[in-house]
Formats: sequence, structure tokens, C-alpha cells
Amino acid sequence: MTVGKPVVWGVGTTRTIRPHWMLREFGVDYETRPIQSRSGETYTEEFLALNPKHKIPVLQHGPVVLSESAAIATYISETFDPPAGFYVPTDPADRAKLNEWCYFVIAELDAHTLYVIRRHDGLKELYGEAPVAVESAREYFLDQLNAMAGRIESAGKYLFGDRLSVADVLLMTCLDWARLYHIPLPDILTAYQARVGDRPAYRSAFEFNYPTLKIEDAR
Ligand SMILES: N[C@@H](CCC(=O)N[C@@H](CS)C(=O)NCC(=O)O)C(=O)O
Repeated sequence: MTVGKPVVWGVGTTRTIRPHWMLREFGVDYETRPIQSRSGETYTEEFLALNPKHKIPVLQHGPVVLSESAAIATYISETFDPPAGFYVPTDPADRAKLNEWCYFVIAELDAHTLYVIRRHDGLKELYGEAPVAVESAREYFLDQLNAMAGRIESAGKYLFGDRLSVADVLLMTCLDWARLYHIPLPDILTAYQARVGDRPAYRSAFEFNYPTLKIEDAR
């Protein structure tokens, strides 16, 4: 069966940059449908047929239709030939360690903290104002980052040494998100963010995903 180019739906957010960055790291030619959140574009009949949760990003690749940015990033890493500098473990124990980082970033940094700040501060007119929850989320975000800072420092250039992984893509996008909210990062994470931020695929994805932002805005 001929599977055409992958198609990525969505731009403009910390979740949507993940597939754009991954496909650029892997050198995969792909198409885009640059729809945006809260624009009405996630509620069209065509898009709801792909993702009834009306959320971006979505990846289409032949018969595969995926939502959830972490699942999409993992799918890309396991479907296309990894470039030399990308870590894709096959041993179950190694995969489990990678997953441990991915789930940590998605649960503790993205969903439990940054998204709480987004909903109840940035989007308070939609989801309600909750200053106590926002402050507590900021503190918990930094608590969890500080707890992992030593591990990040000892890992080397990236979370798994010299090679980038899906976990780095997820972590980096959360660090950018935090900086866009003016949350100061521990020095170790600032240095990590600068290292990862030098990658050409990241820079190209950032420019595509956030046409009105500069990388310095997330520093
Ligand atoms: N857990 C999902 C979250 C997706 C999500 O919340 N997307 C937001 C933009 S970052 C969205 O599409 N919002 C549009 C809407 O709520 O209609 C992921 O990581 O992909």
C-alpha cells in the first residue's frame, strides 16, 4: 500500500510545535494544515471527523490518524528512520526509561502545571479565574523541575546523553512555554534550553509554528 506524505494539522502552540519539530529532525517531507486553536477551525466537520476532541495537533499518515502530541512524536520516532543523532531505544527497559521521562513531562509539567496556568490565567475569561491554583501550579512546576535538575545535568548534552530523544522534544517545548509565561528556570535548565535551542530543526519548527514570535521571546 502506498502511504502518502504525513499531514500535520495545527500551528501556534507548545503542543503543535512537537510534530513539526520531530518531522524536521527526521527530515520527513510533510504537508500542513495550519489551523489554530480557538479560531473555530478545530470545530469544522472535516476536523471533528479526525479528532472529536477538537484539539490540535493531529497527524494523518495513510490510515493512521493520531491526536495527542506525545503519541504523535513517539509514532514519528518509531515510524521513520532516525537520524544519527536521535535516540530511539528498542530494548524494553530502555524504552521504559524513555517513557518515564515522557510521561513525567506530559503529566507533571504540561498537564498539571503549565496547562493549569494557561487555563486559569491566560484563558481565564473562558475557564474561570483561579489565582491560588495558578500560583500553586507555578510553584509545583519549579519544584518538579528542581527535583530533576541534577539528573538533567548528569545526563550530558540531552536527557539521554549525546542523542536527542522524544523526551527532549517534550521537555524543551515545556521550558519554552514556561519562559513565555515569564517563569524563571534553574540555571541548569536555562543552559539545557540554550543547547537544544541551537538545533536547526528546532529553529525551523519554531519559526513555522510561531510566525509572530522570535526564539528570544521564549528565553
Ligand atoms: N494533550 C493534548 C492537548 C491538545 C490541546 O489542548 N490543544 C489545544 C491547543 S494547545 C487546542 O487544540 N485547543 C483548541 C480547542 O480547545 O478547541 C496534546 O498534547 O496534544
